[in-house]
Amino acid sequence: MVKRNLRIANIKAGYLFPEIAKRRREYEAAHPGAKIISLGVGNTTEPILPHINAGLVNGAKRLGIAEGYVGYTDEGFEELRKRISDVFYKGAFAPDEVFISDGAKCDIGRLQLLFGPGTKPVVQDPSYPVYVDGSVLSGAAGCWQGTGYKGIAYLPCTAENNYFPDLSQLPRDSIFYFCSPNNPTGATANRDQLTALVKAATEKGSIIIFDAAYAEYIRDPALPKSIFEIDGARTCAIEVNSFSKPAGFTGVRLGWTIVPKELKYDGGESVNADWSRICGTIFNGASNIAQWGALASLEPEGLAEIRRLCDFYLENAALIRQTLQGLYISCIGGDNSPYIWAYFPVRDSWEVFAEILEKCQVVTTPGAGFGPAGQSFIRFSAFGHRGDVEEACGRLSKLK
Ligand code: PL4
Repeated sequence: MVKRNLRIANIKAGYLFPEIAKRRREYEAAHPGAKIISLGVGNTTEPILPHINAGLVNGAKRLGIAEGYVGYTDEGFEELRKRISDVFYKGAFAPDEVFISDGAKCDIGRLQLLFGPGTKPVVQDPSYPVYVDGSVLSGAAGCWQGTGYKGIAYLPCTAENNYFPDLSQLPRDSIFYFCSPNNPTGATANRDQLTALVKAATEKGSIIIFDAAYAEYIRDPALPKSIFEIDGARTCAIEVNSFSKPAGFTGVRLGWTIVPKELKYDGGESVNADWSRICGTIFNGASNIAQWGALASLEPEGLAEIRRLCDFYLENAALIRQTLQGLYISCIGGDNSPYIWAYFPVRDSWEVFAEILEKCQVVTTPGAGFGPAGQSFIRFSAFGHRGDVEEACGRLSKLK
């Protein structure tokens, strides 16, 4: 008989989001006819706006004519790689430092192949579960040990430290998954904090994997949208990003990863060259239709649509946040991010999740699913139709 991969045995049963979907189905089965509203998973709900959608449609049409047809695109259209560099990084990266992907999550999984056994994964606690679960699957972390996985360093991000970790605790020679604007807390690191992060990573010989999937939700012009706005980041950071949340491409699937040529391993070898090798070997490029859509999104009309779509979800976020504050529930986020992180002192997150589902028929995400420091918190997602969000906010008053 074939043996099971023990790394899968090491991972806790049930990835967070399917687990929430399962509990929702169980509730629906027990309460037929209940009109449940989801403020749970961060899944976009609004149609793709016209200019960007025309890019997708025209892309599909091009594939039907001889002059327009394109097959494999490997690391992505050169034009798109250049446009991403120009629009988001002031042209600071050459096209061969910009790798087009089928989404940030997929690249976060594949990036773990870059690093040797024994390289310590570090996460903000709480964090997007893929960093931790992916580390277990890749063998960089071991089995579950009560409050966390063996081998992972969890750096708490709590109200006490203003949701920014104590960088003196960053282990040497580690891989630090850092997300800003943060999922789930919604906290967005400022320039001084990111400068300290780059300094700490450089001093400790560590690499930052900076997840900027929500960068287009930043409205405060003083807050950096990229780790590469910080001097010194090119020698210690990789950035993953995505068209999912700014352009509504959650189902279209397109993202990118920046791997600067200056980034080196301890032996001086190029991380960029290895990433190119990995992508060439186990990834066959993103959809070319999606790439034409992305090109349209980076034209002036497309960028205006990105702004409009993010503004819409930020208005939802403001409604949710005001509602929670009106109920005297302490919360952060929702200003430069689509997530609101609400505190229910002393309570168990899954219990609060069940209570909100029972009393309000609103699905949320229990903070404990994002790590030990998420216990007693609930994440509210601002992705939803306006009418549903307003209805959910009305129902939340039952939590009084
Ligand atoms: C549910 C910090 C959502 N099934 O769409 P991608 O792959 O380009 O980006 C995914 C992603 C990357 N980085 C961060 C994210 O928060 C997300 C999406 N997270 C959420 O509710 O936390 C969707 C989750 C999806 C999943 O598992 O990713």
